[in-house]
Amino acid sequence: MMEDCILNREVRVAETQQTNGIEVLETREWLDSLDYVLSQGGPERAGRLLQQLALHARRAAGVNLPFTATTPYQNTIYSKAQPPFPGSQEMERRIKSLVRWNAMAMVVRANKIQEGIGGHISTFASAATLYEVAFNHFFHASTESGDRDVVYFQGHAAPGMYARAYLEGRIPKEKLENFRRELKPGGGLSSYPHPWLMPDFWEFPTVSMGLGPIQAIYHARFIKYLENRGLKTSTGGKVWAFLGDGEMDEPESLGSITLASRERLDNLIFVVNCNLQRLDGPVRGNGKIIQELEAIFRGAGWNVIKVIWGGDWDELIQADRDGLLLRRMGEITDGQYQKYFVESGAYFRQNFFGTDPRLLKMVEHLSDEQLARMRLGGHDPIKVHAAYRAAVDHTGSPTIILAKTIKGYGLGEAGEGKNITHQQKKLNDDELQIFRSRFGIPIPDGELHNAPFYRPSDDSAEIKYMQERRKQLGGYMPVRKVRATPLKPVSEALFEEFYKGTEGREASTTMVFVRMLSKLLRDPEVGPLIVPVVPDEARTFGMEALFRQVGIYSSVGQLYEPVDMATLLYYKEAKNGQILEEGITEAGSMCSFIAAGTAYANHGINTIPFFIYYSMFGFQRIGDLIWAAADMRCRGFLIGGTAGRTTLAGEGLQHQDGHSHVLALPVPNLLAYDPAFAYEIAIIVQDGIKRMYVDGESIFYYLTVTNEPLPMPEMPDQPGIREGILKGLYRYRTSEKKGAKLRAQLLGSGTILFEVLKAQAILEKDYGVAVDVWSVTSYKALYREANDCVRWNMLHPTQKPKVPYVTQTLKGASGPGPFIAASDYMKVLPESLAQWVPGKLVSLGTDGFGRSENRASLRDFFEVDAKHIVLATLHALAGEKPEKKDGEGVSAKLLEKAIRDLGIDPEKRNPAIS
Ligand SMILES: Cc1ncc(C[n+]2csc(CCOP(=O)(O)OP(=O)(O)O)c2C)c(N)n1
Ligand SMILES: [Mg+2]
Repeated sequence: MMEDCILNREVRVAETQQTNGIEVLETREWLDSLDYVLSQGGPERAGRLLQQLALHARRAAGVNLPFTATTPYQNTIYSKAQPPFPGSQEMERRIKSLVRWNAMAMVVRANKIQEGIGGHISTFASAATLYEVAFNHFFHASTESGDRDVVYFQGHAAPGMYARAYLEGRIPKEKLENFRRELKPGGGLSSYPHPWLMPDFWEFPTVSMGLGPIQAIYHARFIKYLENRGLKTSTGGKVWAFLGDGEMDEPESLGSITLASRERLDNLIFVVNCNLQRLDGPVRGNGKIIQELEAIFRGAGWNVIKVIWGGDWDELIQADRDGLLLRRMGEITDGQYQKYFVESGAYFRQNFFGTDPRLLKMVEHLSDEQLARMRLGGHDPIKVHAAYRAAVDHTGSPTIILAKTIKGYGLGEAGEGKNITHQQKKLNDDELQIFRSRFGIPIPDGELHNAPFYRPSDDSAEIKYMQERRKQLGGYMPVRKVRATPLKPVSEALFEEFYKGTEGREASTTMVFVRMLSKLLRDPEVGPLIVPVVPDEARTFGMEALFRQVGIYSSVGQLYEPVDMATLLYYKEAKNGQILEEGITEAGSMCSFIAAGTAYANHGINTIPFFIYYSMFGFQRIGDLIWAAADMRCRGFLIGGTAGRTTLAGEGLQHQDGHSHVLALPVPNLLAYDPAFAYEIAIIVQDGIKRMYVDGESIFYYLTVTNEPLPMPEMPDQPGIREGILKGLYRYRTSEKKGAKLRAQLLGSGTILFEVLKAQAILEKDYGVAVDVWSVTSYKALYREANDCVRWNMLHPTQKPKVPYVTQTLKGASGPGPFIAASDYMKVLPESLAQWVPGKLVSLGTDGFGRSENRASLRDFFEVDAKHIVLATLHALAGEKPEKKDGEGVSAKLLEKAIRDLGIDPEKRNPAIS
């Protein structure tokens, strides 16, 4: 209907510009006819007729109507089509005022007590109506079928959510006092939504802008995936994402919106709070953010609902028969609209309406004061309610609501609409008084100075009303809880073949992993819960057999005959397909990983994601999403494939990863492993599933796997090997060389362990050095544990000091001698352990830019191949045992000869800076 009226008006606007009398007459006739069709056949009939007219004009004479992705600058929902408001507007206004006050007081008080502690008043102030209407009428904590809505709250609006929870009696006043003071006795409230810090309250960390919207999209899609695969039976829940208009600048905010429309995610609703401002100033001072977003989202196939003007404008808009007002509304830029927010009614009249006497006439019955108070759509509960109702009822595509608001609404001189408002954290006594009076909070002047919190008694009408509303909607929100029950451990038998090795056959650790995944997928218990996620890299990792085995998820099945249908491993898409083939988006894939890895809490389903990707495009590309996953207590396995700077041959600088294990260090609850052998992977994955899904630990895993085919050995039969693999270090081979005068300990990880084994042979055979070889599966685990011991010792000086695992284990070396550690990652990894290694530590690693070459040349270049390990060992021995008169020890001469014999060019470039 709206579209029809818009067209009608647009034509009338055009009509005012016509000079030719016949044209005017002709246009009138057409418009009258259209009005007749509208009155007789209704808006849909009129719409069809207009489409037919356009088609006819194109066919008959090639008339192409100009394309426009936007509609005029007015509300999408026609005022007469608004549903009645289902609650008490007055009561809800009073409740909203209480929430507003406490949200503001929380920030003001926190900054009075602790200068500079920060917080945001203006964001929630502008969004209060958007939230309150949803809390009172839309957010379902549980639906009829037992499903629920999930809500991504805008991070900076957190004070509003705390204030509401306080009024609901869920957060005590003492905690509000400790907003942003989480270490205070009794605890406090985290600045923004952080499930790690408030695991019973927040579900989604949204404050790193752009991560909320992209996650919401993939979450909504994952819900459909769960339903299509029969893992989730409850239905009807919506995913709501509350976003800032400035936040929409982030590439992540817009980057996946076509997935949402392609997948017809009508369970997804974006609400963008268009307060026209970001942190520094206007979002689009010289344009209109609402129009820009409308065009983008309409173009992408979303249902767009604009909520621009409040009810105060309805009458004027209806009286705008010739479309003058509409045209004027469309002319003004956001920067100028923002100016109206801070200016007087007289300025508004003169600047906005004053351009045309007919416009001035339209508002002559309104005083300047009334004009200044004309409400915007996002502050009008009836408009907001109508938009939400339409969004919830809409089917077939996702919806975005673009609601126009004023940043810092209610702050008046203290910041309303001003460029500084985002940073406003303090209100003086006068400003507090004005805010108090504007929202009718019963706090006397004398008590205002400290901005006290205010909560009416439990039996007050306001509290009773809000409690009743939440009861009707199934409970409080936000609430985070673990809804799944623990899994049973995966059968040991599933992993046994990997303990045996490959009996001399060559296999890469990627192949090993894929075989393990394929076995896990076949397991009757755990199989259906596995969620393989790939960003268009399955063939790279040899995973194509899984296409056929479990199918690729597609919400519509397979509507075409795949070109490789006749082959065994054809590209099979299916409605109940299990693989999430995300295409070339590591960010999107990571969001699917997160949705699957948090379903144990969000949906009570223990899905176990395995995200298999090019390790180079993980931490350094989507590190912030990995950080968010950690915050969310996400479970699952990140599998960095084609890893290792020198193990990935040919690909060069932008592909060769020699630092993801360094980038994995900062993530507190992430366990990172660089395994060398099949049995190590088996032990790690088996234990990981147990720790995450049986024991319920809030951890997740990063494993690098490589594509170098190598013979996988059998797991040595030695006590404690399992524990060693998991703790990060065990002795793989003990020297059988008896009576050697020189001894050394070699540490290797990943594929470089094979170079270490070659070096051991050379050292023993050619240089008479007895060498033990150790497999280091996780430098991160060793570093953490050692740190923990040191810290404990410092804090408990009178107790028996703890000895770090790495020290204890390496002390068991078969003799003294230096420790030489080599890996395909940066030298800093082994070096991080230097102080706990019982001897001199020399680290070899792959610092520097990669380049296209074969493995042997790369390892020579980066100095991590067997010959460089040999040289580093001899050099370390020379330092420890310089040659004595009796000829024992290692001389400089010997080193020089070794360099020659090993074929090392002493003048070669330093790879770290080449
Ligand atoms: C990735 C990222 N970059 C920068 C920031 C810092 N920041 C916090 S709020 C803000 C402005 C937000 O503007 P908008 O999205 O319009 O939200 P509003 O407060 O206006 O509702 C910025 C830049 C952030 N939180 N995340
Ligand atoms: Mg904004």
